[in-house]
Amino acid sequence: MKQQEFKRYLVTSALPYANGPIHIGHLAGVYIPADIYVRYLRLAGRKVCFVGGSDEHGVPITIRARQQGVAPQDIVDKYHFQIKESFQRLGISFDVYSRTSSGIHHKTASAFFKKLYDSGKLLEKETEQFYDPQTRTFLADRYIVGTCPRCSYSDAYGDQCEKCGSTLSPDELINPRSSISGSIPEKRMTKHWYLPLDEYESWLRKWILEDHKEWKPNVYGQCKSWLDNGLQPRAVSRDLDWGVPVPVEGGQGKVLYVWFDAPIGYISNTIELFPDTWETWWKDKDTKMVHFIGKDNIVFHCIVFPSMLKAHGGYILPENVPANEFLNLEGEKISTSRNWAVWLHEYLDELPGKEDVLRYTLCSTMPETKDNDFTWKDFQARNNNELVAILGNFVNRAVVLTHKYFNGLVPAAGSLTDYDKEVMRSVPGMASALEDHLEHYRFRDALKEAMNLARLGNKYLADTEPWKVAKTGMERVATILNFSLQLCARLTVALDPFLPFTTAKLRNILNMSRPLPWQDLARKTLLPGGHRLNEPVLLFDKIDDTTIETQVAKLKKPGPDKKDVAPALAECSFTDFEKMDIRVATVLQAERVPKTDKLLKLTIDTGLDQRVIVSGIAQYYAPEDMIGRQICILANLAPRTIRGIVSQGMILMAKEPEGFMRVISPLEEISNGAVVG
Ligand code: B3M
Ligand code: ZN
Repeated sequence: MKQQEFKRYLVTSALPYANGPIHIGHLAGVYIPADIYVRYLRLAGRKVCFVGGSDEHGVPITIRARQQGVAPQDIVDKYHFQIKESFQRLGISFDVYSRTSSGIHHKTASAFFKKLYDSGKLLEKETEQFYDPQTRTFLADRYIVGTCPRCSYSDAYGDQCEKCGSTLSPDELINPRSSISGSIPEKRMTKHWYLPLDEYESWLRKWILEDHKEWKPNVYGQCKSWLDNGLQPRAVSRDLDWGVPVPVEGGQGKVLYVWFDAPIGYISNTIELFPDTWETWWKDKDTKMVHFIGKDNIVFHCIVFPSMLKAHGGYILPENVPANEFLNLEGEKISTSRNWAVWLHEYLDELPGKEDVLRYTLCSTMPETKDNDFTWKDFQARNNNELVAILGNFVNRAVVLTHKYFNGLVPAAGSLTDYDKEVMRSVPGMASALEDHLEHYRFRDALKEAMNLARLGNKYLADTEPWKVAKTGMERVATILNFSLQLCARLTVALDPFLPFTTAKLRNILNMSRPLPWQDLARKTLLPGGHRLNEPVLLFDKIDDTTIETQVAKLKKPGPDKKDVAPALAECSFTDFEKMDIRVATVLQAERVPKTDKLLKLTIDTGLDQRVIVSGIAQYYAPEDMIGRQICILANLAPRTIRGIVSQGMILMAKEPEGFMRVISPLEEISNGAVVG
């Protein structure tokens, strides 16, 4: 369908995992292109719903929670709000930004699953999975660690080796162990539900390979190779206790697979925004749906989610999925664990007022067809050589000269020279090229075209030299400045999707009470003669080397969530150490101490005896998490009475820099009473 035939535009952007901050890779890959597109659509008068939100389920979040000794909800609460705020501060203009731990989402995802289940669209299969006998839980692949069969790295995950990058399965690991309890996992049967993707293969081949040849080559190509390799049934449930519970018989202790529930988040977030009219957006064929994602999400948005929608019935499908490639940083892959990233919230705090410099740089280097690289030097160059020297310079000269020669009033144009006419004739073509790039998700080319209007203005002023002509007559100067100011007003439209903070400033300088519609790009006169301008203000400042050097130096420091490690203590003698009787013990019973939320009363077997220890770990561990667990204790610590309970000894804990406490457990079964030394 041609663009103008759609009544409304439903634009979604990938739901970021709420287990860490947003970085520039997310922005360049997904959120800036999506925001440019929706801002353009709105300016062009189209009806738009821009849906975002946090993806709060999945194993990475439960792992992060365990690492920090908190509940998964604590993790997602922290990052959901930080992500939402940082998007808002960068001008990512969501109509709704919600979250998949919301009640509406649980209800929507659960009902979606139930509909597929009840209509017989899911397969049910018993398969063997790894099970942790100590925690009595099934283990997701990421929870199993062992030696990599390829490179012998001893802490490879069950699904991937972080050292050599190999994709693994838990069966390939040498000496697999549970990363939760350290125990050796067993194989147990467990039931799960599967989406039979193979049954949708021929339909997908037609829908994608025949009906959507216009999709970007990187997207079309990846879909084709998935289809050519043949599709298999895909599990849509997991043995986890964090997520949307499986709402059918046999679903106890199981949740929807995160990649099943997350895309349904687009629907639940729309329901949250439009409780009464959401179905028009999701079920009416006159809605154009576009998913903005990174290339690692293509299969989920082009194959899995459309098959889910098809299986459910009644939903529209995406018209396009313009996935971007990846952005690297200073020549290296962005890595959150190594803190090799530019974090959005830190950028906004440390470079206030430079939101559009980041938007401009990331759009200019957007990895639309291949991976690309962000460098702080390039960031500085684009600011100084393009935003300051071209856009800022042109606007400032046009406005300053109007104040100088015409008291800040837009002068009426006089007769036009051939050169004037030639320059003016080039504008409509630039405007339609800009529009075509935006309609087809070519945002780098679009920005370049928009900036060409400023280049045109700069050159026009340099060629016509009004400051010289002023000596011989003001009529010519009036014509030159009138045209230049019309161009400045055009720039408030052409640049608005890309640089919303700058166009707001420019509208203020030009004393324009509201944004002009996209159609005004083609109009000749946007500022009538006699219109009063406000005082000139510089749109951009130069960025100096020190600012850049500071940012580059930061890249080598611990991450935003890694506080400083506790300082080393003074040296101690071996004699001092020999006084401590540290033993392995096992927790037999555990209960909360009444009237406190910090203390657990543990009954333990020390190999020497059974005794009680009171420990301040109730915020980090539930009693049931401790029963059966092996721990290390300082057995000869003088007894103390705590809340009326005699505590004999102390559990050895590790205190994270963030302050979370973690129990230290032996990796394998050790007899109680074994001396640690
Ligand atoms: N949470 C983000 C990622 O894979 C993933 C996207 C979900 S969109 C429904 O980085
Ligand atoms: Zn390896």
